[in-house]
Order: sequence, then C-alpha cells, then structure tokens
Amino acid sequence: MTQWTDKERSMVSAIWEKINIDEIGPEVMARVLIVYPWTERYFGTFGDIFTTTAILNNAKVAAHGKVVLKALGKAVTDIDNIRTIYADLSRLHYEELQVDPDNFRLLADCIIIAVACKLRNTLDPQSQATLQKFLYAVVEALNSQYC
Ligand code: HEG
Repeated sequence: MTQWTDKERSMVSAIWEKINIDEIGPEVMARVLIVYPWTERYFGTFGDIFTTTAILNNAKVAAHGKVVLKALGKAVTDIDNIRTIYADLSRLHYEELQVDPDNFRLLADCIIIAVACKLRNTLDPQSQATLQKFLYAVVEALNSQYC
C-alpha cells in the first residue's frame, strides 16, 4: 500500500481543491480520445467521436470526463483506502468494459497535462510529483482486479 506523508496528504487536497471538475473533466476525456485514438473503441455508445471537432463538441465525452474526475475525488478524501475504494470499479473495467489497463496510466498523464495547462503556477515540480504519485496509486488500484 502506498504510504503518504502529512505534507503529501495536504498537497493532494490543496491541488484537488483548485481543480474545477466541470472544466478539467471534459478536457481530460477529450485529450485521451484525441491523443490516443484507439481508446475510441470503448465508447461505442457515445455517437460521433471520430474527429477532433466531434470529440470536443460531444456532450457524452464531456459528461464522462466529469464522472471520472468525480470518482477520483473519493480517493482524495480517503487516500489510505484507494485499493478498496476502486475494487468494484476495477472489476467493472476488467469484466464488463474490457478496458486495456495500459490506458489508465495514459488517462492519468492527461490529467497531469490538463492540470498543468489550467493551473500553471500550482503545478511546480514537487506538486507534480505528488499528484503523479496519487494518480498512479489510483491506476494501481484500477489494475488490482485484472487477472
Ligand atoms: Mg472509466 C465508466 C472511472 C479510466 C472507459 N469509468 C466509468 C465510470 C467511472 C469510471 C466512475 C462509471 C461507472 C459506473 O457507471 O458504475 N475510468 C474511471 C477512472 C479512470 C477510468 C477513475 C482512471 C483514472 N475508463 C478509463 C479508461 C477508459 C475507460 C482509461 C478507456 C480508455 N469507463 C470507460 C467506459 C465506461 C467507463 C467505456 C462506461 C461509459 C458509459 O457507458 O457511460
């Protein structure tokens, strides 16, 4: 299990408080689909996501980005139980959605980039290191139910 210092805990909370989910969520999801176009295959029910313009204007993409970021908020408030929190979500992605787990890390990296673009001054190297540690703990938890 990942260990957290008090400084890291407060840093993760401080960064998270500055994140506007309604803004960053859609941007993250659009980035994932545009930068890693193979991820489109999992979102067959989202309609037209076949061009950059379509992705950026797709309401389902935007809504899903918010869902993903909201789910991450749970880990911020319960950082010592990340594996437990995401056990069901990991199973869902493995068994039903059949998402290749390599994509979790790609999504985490898109979050870092979206946060860096929006909150330039917040994401100094130390903050990036901590946010990355947090997101990779989530990635590890989402991997946990894959056999
Ligand atoms: Mg996933 C659904 C969270 C990465 C594809 N994802 C969901 C849901 C949540 C979630 C909370 C809703 C679950 C439900 O309805 O019970 N996803 C989540 C997180 C992360 C992640 C926290 C990584 C940080 N998801 C992810 C990736 C892909 C993916 C990388 C594919 C490239 N998720 C996916 C799909 C659905 C969800 C296809 C169903 C979407 C829908 O039908 O609305």
